[in-house]
Amino acid sequence: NDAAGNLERVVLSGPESASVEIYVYGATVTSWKSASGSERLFVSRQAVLDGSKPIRGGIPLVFPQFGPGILPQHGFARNQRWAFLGATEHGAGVAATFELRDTPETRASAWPFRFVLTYTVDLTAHTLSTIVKCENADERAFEFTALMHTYFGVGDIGRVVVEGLEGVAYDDKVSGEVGVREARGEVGVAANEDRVYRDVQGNVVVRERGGASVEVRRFNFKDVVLWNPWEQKAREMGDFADDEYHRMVCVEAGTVASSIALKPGQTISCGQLLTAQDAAI
Ligand code: TA6
Repeated sequence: NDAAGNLERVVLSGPESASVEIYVYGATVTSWKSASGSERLFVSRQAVLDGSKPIRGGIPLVFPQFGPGILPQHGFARNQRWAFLGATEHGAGVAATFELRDTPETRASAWPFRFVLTYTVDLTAHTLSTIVKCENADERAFEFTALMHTYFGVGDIGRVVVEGLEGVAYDDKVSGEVGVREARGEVGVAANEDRVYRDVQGNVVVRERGGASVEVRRFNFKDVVLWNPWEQKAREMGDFADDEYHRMVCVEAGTVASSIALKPGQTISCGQLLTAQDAAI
């Protein structure tokens, strides 16, 4: 709980040394340790955790808008307090559920629709799944884009490759090129990268040579965003230390290059299953 006695975060302990921590603010996962006890996610040491701005790290939930647009950048789900509905144990692990509904502010925004988001974070010994169910609770149809803005922690970005993107077309937000065909089976990061890989068919793996790897499996999310701010943008972010770009990479599951449309009463569940391998390569 925070100083005012409000629930601030939920910590779940799973099998072996697995654990997950979720802030009620933004329903933001801020820590995921797999069975070996090693931390898989990155949160900036300058992240703001008091609810005054989105948390810089972990898994911010982007809804109903990815990127800039009619709403503030990345929409409002990541900067609202969600309701914690409870935690349950199941055979292989534990799960926590959070809920966000429209508020007077969101109903007054440029995206005024009634909605219910139900977010389930499920932990087992070697996996973490984050699935959000969106229900159109309005009389009008609506569209949205959504994404899990996952910050993976790495020892050194110079040893990291992202596998599974070969042959996929991407839009490059840095160069402005669109529809570039990825030629590499292993995509490394050695500069500011901000790419939307569209309609990715297989799973992707974030692999660190000589270290751990994490597989990202998507459900009802078509696209994968690859982002690292690198040196200049790292310096420009107040909630990100200058040297931290060496220790993180964002590989983000979402539907952002097209929108998801729901008719009144319709629901859709979207998300990701992260599987950690501890084995060194
Ligand atoms: O992850 C892709 C991206 O859209 C980048 O363009 C960059 O803006 C990043 O998200 C972080 O956005 P934020 O609003 O959290 O600073």
